[in-house]
Amino acid sequence: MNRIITFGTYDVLHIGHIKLLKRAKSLGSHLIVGVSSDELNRDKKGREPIYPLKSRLEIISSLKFVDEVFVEDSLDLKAEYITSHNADILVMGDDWEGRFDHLKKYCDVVYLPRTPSISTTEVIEIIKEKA
Ligand code: C2G
Repeated sequence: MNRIITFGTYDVLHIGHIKLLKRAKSLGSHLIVGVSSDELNRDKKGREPIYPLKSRLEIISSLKFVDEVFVEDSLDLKAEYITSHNADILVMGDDWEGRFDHLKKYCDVVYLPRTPSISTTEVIEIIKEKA
């Protein structure tokens, strides 16, 4: 059965993350998650994650439908990550639509619809307002 790989910061875990990971797992039998390092998150999002890498790795690996986690150090190492993990399908939310099509020579590439109106940034804003 298919080995699925996906990537993300997965900071302040929310339902959009859970729905993406569950749908990714439903496409195969083994789900591997590349969790972005704190430095990569700083490069991608221009801020420190709320939860440090160690916590984000433990949270994601504790999900029953996640089989394996590793540290994603760069957005440009996907071909290496895909081949070293023998992944058959790369799954990402469709905010990345088209961005990984060049990897189709290594594995299938599937973009899934994002869950609307939830993001780590929005959760942070809500907490700031309510606190
Ligand atoms: N996601 C989603 N719905 C949301 C929010 C996020 O489906 N409401 C998906 C994203 O599309 C992504 C995954 O959940 O596939 C993780 O989201 P982030 O932690 O924001 O990851 P991102 O910053 O997009 O990092 O190498 C790729 C990057 O590391 C992806």
